[in-house]
Amino acid sequence: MSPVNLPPQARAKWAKTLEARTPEERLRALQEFLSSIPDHKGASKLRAHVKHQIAVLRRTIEEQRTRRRGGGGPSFSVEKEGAAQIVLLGFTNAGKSSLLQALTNAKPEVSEQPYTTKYPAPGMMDYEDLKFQLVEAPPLRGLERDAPTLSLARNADALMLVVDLAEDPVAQLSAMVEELRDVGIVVEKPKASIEIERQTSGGVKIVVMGRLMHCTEQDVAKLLTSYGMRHALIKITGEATLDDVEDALLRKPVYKPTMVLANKADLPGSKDKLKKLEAYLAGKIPLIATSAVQGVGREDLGKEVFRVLDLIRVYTKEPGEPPSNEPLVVRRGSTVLEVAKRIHKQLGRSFKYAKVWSKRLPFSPQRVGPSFILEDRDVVEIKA
Ligand SMILES: Nc1nc2c(ncn2[C@@H]2O[C@H](COP(=O)(O)OP(=O)(O)OP(=O)(O)O)[C@@H](O)[C@H]2O)c(=O)[nH]1
Ligand SMILES: [Mg+2]
Repeated sequence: MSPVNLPPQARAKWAKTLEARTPEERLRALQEFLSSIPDHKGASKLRAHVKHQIAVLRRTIEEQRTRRRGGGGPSFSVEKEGAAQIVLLGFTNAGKSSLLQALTNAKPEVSEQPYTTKYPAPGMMDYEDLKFQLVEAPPLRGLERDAPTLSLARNADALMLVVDLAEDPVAQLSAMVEELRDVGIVVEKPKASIEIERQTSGGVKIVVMGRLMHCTEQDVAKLLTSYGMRHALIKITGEATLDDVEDALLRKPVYKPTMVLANKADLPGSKDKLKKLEAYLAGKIPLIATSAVQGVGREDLGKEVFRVLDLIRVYTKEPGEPPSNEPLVVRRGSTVLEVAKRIHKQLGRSFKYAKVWSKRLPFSPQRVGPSFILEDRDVVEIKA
C-alpha cells in the first residue's frame, strides 16, 4: 500500500469532520476535506472512500427530509433479526431473488428483466434451531448509485457474494471485491486488526498485541496528533505499519465474514467456469456452488454461515429446569462472564460461578469460574 501522505491543512480539515454535529455539517466538512486531498496515487483510495461517504450522507439527508414532510417510501436500511444478518450482493440477474426465494420465507420478484429488485428485501432462513436473516441488496451498478447498497453491506454481519455462472464469474467477483475494497469493506480475513477509540482525556494510549512494523509507538502517537487526535486508545493485533494505522484512522476498513455463491450451477458449461473461479479464489474465501432452480442445500449453506461468522450456541438454564430451547448466539471464544453480561448487565456484576453441561467435559455439570471459555451447544447455569 502506498502512503496517503496528507499535507497538514488536509489533516486539519479531516479533524473538522469529527466535530460536525449534524449530517448537514458533516456533509460540508467532508466536501471541504475532499477538496483538500492531493491528487496523487497514494490518496486515490481515500478519495473514493470520502466520495462514498458523501453519497451516503446525501441520501440520508434526503430521506430525513422526505420523512419530515410526511412522505417516506421504502427504506434502505433493514432492521436486524435472528442470529445474524447476511447481505446478498451481486450484479443484476445473478439470481439473488431466486436464492432468497429458495432459502427463506420471502417472496421476492424474480425476473429475467435486469434491475428488478429496487429495495433491500429480507427473509428468514432456518438452520437447525437458529434463524438467519438474508437480505437481498439491489444489484450493483457501479459508481455513486451503489452507495445505499454498499452501506447495507457495511452494516451486515456477513456477506454472500453471488456470481453468475452464465456470465464470467471471475470478472464479476474481482469487480465486486474491488468496489467493496474502495469503500473500506474487506472480504478476506485480514492479518492485522487496528481499533481506534477516541477518548476525552488520558492522551494517546497504544496497546500492541502483535508488532509494529518499521515504526515506533511514538510515531503512531505523532500521527494521531497530526490529525488532531490527542486522546485515543488504539489496539493493534497482528503486524501493522504506520500506513495501516493511517488507513484505519481515515477509512476505517472493516472485515466482513464472506462466502461466494456461484449460482446457476445447473447450466451447461458451468463446471469449467466453476473450476476457474475455484483457482482464482485459491481457498481465500469459501466458495459454494448453488442452483436456485434445482434447489439449494440449505443445511450446507447454514453450516457455512455459522462457520464463517465464528459463532457458537449456548443454552441457559435455571436450577432444576430443563435448558432453554432458544440458544443464545455468541462469538466463539466467549467466556461464561461475557454470556452472563449478555443476559443481563446486573448478572455480570453479581456473577459468582457457573455450572456447565457438555459432552466434551469429562463429567457434567462442571463448576467453572468467570473466564471459562464456552463452546457450541454448552448448557450453562449461572449462580449470582
Ligand atoms: N438456470 C438458472 N437460472 C436461474 C438461476 N437462478 C436464477 N435464474 C434466472 O435468472 C434470472 C434472474 O433471476 P433473479 O433471481 O431475478 O436475479 P437477481 O439477481 O435477483 O436480479 P436483480 O434483482 O435484477 O438484481 C431469472 O430469469 C431466473 O429464473 C439458477 O440457479 N439457474
Ligand atoms: Mg432481484
